[in-house]
Amino acid sequence: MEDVMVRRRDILINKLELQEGSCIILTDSSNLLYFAGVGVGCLIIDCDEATLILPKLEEEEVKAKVGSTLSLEVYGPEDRLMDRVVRILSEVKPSTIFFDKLSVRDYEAMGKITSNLRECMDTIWEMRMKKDSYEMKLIARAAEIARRTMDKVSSILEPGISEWELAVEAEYIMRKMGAESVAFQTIVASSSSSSKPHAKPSYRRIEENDIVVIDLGAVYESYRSDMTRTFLLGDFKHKYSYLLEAVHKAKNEALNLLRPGMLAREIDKAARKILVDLGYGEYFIHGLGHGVGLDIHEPPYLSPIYEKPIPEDCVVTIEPGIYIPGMVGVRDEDMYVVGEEVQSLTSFNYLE
Ligand SMILES: [Mn+2]
Repeated sequence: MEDVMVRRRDILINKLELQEGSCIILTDSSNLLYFAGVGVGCLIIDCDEATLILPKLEEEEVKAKVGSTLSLEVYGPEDRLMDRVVRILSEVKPSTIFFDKLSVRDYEAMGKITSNLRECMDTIWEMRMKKDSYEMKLIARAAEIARRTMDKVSSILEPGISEWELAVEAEYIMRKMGAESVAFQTIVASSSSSSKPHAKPSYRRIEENDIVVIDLGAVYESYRSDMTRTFLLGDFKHKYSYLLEAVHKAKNEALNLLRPGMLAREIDKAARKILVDLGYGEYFIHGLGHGVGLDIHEPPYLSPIYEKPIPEDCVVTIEPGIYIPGMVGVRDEDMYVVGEEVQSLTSFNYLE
């Protein structure tokens, strides 16, 4: 595992054409997980070595994980992480500092060391978008937990249970299956709440004739999953099935186009056109999908404003929805590996 991190850091150094006397500093916890193997502290990479600055309280655990490929520099409670980093860099005086994310305060402090401050998230995303086989396994496991949880939750979904209880059950089931946490706050949105894509679960109890949107995801070994199902109960099965059919049609259109090299926005456009043609254009109020990995929403974004093609070996969601304010909403979301073939990680036959 340590070798993987060393290789990733070397690739980043090469891609940025890092010169002797310059450095890269990483502070985002997902970037730290990707390049250091742990999600804490601040990583300083130069041409010769990588040093992780971290609080003393993390030392023992981090040491065991990162081995000997990283130098560690710890600080006690009297210091602050980025103050420490700024002091170290003030001594080294790098000619260029590449960074992922900095607060304005830290950016200004770095600006006193060099005027060559260069944000490098695009380059990092080029790397992080393409998942290796080990990452794929972890994402597939996170997706498997989500898929099996959705299956179990659908079996306890009946009139009388509240949105809150369903969300808590879902989170408990995921944790019991080995999820280290939930990938985001579980969404359970029934009745007219279903028209809000990010509705918070309420104490409302599910009724005999109802609609329930459930959106959940797990974290497994730091990698995330994301899936959504819309359940129609009682008479609503007939009343609103046309909305679900519409999103399924849009989803299939997207799947027909989903492949490496395809412009992400063209896939969004094609799926959106299906919903526009059916008269629901104004009710599809978000992008078609997004990448998933160490972050729950990451590039590539299948949206009208994302200009890049879909890279090979990425993992994306496809999640068309229709949201009619104050009335009803539906969404259907699965995760896909985009390799030579497109493979679903979450599909199961939930309509009996
Ligand atoms: Mn999603």
